[in-house]
Amino acid sequence: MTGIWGILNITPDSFSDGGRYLDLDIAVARARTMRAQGATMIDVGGESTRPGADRIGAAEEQRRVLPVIEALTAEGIPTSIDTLNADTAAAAVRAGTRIVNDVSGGLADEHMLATVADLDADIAIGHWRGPSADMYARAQYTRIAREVASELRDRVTAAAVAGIAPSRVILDPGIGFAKSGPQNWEVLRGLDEIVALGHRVLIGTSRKRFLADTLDGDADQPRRDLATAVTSALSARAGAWAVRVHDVAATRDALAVTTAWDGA
Ligand code: PMM
Repeated sequence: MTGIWGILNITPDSFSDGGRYLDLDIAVARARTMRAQGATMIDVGGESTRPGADRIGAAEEQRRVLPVIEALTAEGIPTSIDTLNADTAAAAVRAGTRIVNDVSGGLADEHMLATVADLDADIAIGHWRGPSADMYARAQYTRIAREVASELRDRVTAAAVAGIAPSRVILDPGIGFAKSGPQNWEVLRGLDEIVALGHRVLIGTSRKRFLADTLDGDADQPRRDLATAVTSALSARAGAWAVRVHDVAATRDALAVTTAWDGA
């Protein structure tokens, strides 16, 4: 059964900017809800990777995520850390996180791969061609699914050279990262190229712009969540090991339907 990673973004625009403990309580409650809805992992992030987003410092990032990870670990709720920073990855693993989710696949921080190699953690390697501020300028491909697979294979090699066992690597084609709307669909359509690399595959389409563009330009959140459930179910059928979503319940139901279909 395909796993569901529930997204927990601890960023000022996602939570109340009241007191720190209020933020912590809200974040932990949100994680508990997603866990009860069927999330197999809570993906905790303290820095937005949205196009054009400003980078924050590692200290501020850790101030946001570490208390949440500690609280969830104490409750036995498994977490991953969505970060580009090696220091944050190491601190999160020390606080109990099991998987480092680096959308840059170790390219944003030259210390990331060596740091993860020294930790008891898996790593999700995303396909990435550069910082979000100018990533669309890098969206030049001829056969995109094949090129994404080949660039991911290079990152697996870099991870192995750094000392990370291949069995520890999860691959993510990085939907929306240096890819236009039509290119995202091509990657999803060609997912078998990435599944064929033999690693666990993670897919994150949740609420991304290409879904809204496919609907009618500015579909609201419920419509994006429905579209996400569909792309997540189709990703599961194409061999995804897990999907990363905001609306866990909708995707859980969509996965249950495809499982019933396939099991009939
Ligand atoms: N997308 C975002 C953030 N983190 N991690 C993985 N592994 N895959 C993704 O596609 C991904 C990610 C950006 O989305 P958000 O701003 O909604 O978190």
